[in-house]
Amino acid sequence: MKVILSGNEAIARGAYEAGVVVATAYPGTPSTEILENVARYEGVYAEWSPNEKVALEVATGAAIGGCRALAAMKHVGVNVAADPLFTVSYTGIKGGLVIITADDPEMHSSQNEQDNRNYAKFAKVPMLEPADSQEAKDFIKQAFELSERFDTPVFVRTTTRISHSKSVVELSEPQQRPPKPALEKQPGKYVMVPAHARKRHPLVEKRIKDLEAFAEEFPENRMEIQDTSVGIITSGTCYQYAKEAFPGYSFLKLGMVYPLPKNKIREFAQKVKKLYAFEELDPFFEEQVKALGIEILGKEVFPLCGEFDPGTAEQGIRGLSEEKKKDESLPYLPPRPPTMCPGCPHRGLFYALNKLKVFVAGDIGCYTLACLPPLQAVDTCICMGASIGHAMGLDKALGSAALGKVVAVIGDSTFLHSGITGLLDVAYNRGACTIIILDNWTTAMTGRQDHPGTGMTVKGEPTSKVDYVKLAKALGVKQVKKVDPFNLKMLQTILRREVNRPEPSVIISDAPCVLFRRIEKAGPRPVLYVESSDCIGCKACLQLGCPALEWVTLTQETAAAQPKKKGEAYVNPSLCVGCEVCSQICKKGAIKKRDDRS
Ligand SMILES: Cc1ncc(C[n+]2csc(CCOP(=O)(O)OP(=O)(O)O)c2C)c(N)n1
Repeated sequence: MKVILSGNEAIARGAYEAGVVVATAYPGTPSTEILENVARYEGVYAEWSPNEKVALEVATGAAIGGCRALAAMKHVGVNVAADPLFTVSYTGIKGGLVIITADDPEMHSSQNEQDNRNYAKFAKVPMLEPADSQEAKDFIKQAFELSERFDTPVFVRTTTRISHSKSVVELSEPQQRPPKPALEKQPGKYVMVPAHARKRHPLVEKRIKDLEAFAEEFPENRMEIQDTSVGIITSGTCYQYAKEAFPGYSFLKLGMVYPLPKNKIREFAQKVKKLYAFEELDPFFEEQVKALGIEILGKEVFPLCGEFDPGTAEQGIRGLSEEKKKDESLPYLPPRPPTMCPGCPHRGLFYALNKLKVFVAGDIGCYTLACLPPLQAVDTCICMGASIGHAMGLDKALGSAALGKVVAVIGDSTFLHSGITGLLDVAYNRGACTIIILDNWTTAMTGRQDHPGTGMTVKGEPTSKVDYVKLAKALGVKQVKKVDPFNLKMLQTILRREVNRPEPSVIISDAPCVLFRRIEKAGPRPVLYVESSDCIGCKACLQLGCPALEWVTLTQETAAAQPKKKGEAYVNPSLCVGCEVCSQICKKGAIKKRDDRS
């Protein structure tokens, strides 16, 4: 049967067809839908792990037990999982172990655009890269086979366009599961004390040589010889772009991007007059081809940063100007900067922090959007879990000058991912930091995934639920409070007091993500409206940056009646969810519940 699947759906299907037994992930765009889809298949154990390191460790355990296992993550997730990764490369596995790295050129939803092909080389792990959904499915199966044949974890790399675009996929029946898993003690292979690891390293080097030989024969490293005036070495979505721009040129399409088939590359180079490496981000192929003594054009003509498209190929190869590259037929779309939803529980908190004028060590999640005007209340954001360490460092560097001036803000999912150890540090090393955990009961930014604080697994089964108050206290923090972020007055009072406390303090902002109410129809609250005669046009409410609040200039008629006013606030009823934070800010009481209107 043929169906249309996104790359992520196809990866999930491929894992299922390959007989995967354990699948793990931590959400992160563009990888998230892989686990969501794999979890729907019967007979597959799937979990949202607390972070990517745990995800890889759980998958590795399953693979050591002889099962096929998959761990999926976004590119920066591999940084978190890098510690086990480099040593699993030494131990190898028993059942196949496949690691998905979903890279994000152009940073559609990421804090950097690192090229994770480098991880394959660095960790000495082979990497496949599909160019459409059919390949995404097929390559997963091949990756499991490679993993078992060469006793190695195998990377499958996607980029956003492969993960999220849809194409036709031919489905197959799922494979028979491998023989019953078993516990087999092999300390020389799995206990990486130096004496054992020293023996494993040469095996890893030999494995890479064997994989290089395999790459020469691997049919997915495919030469397409046509017009030989130009030859293009490429992979993944870049293959599609270059093929669209130059369907007649010759291609070496690499399905395995590490290790490279050196002889095939030499052969291809001899067949064509001019050779290009067409690859997003780093000159990964280009440098390796140059190291073979082959002349190749790459980053001299193609960009090092951002995403490519067919125009990038045309521009680099034909030398078209930037002007010509632009497609004039595309309609103009007004920019829509990301923003927190109307009714988001984070908004009031950042309003209060803005008024407090503190330095906010921030983290990653929906709440990072509070860095934008008008809230402008996030001052650092580097990686998940970093906020608490940043606040601690500032506290220790500035000493008493930091008291009352620094807070850390971290989402619930992010706190459980990698914030707990930071908090442990603050408690243990006696930091005078205030840490605000934004518990909106979900991982909102990536699409509302469950985590250990939600009491629900990825399969929708009820489970244990972290109690943040007890956890913070167990870590050694004495001052722990829960607040309702929709009660601005209370919030401001508690914040002021806690920020000035010369000891570790945790505030838990406890209110569900507004999408719970919208999607699950928990019952609407009455929307608000502005009583025109009460609004003095002071714009105080607009400092919240709520998309439901607009500014309207007065009509001639209304201006005549209220000469001191230039305009007034307006609540867009199709966006307002009635959180009432704006009505608490309005000193004139002009923002009212629609029910109040007689
Ligand atoms: C290492 C790593 N993994 C995953 C991500 C993707 N990601 C960014 S923020 C985030 C979690 C956001 O959830 P939470 O902290 O609960 O904040 P919310 O969005 O709900 O406000 C995730 C999964 C990332 N940026 N880095």
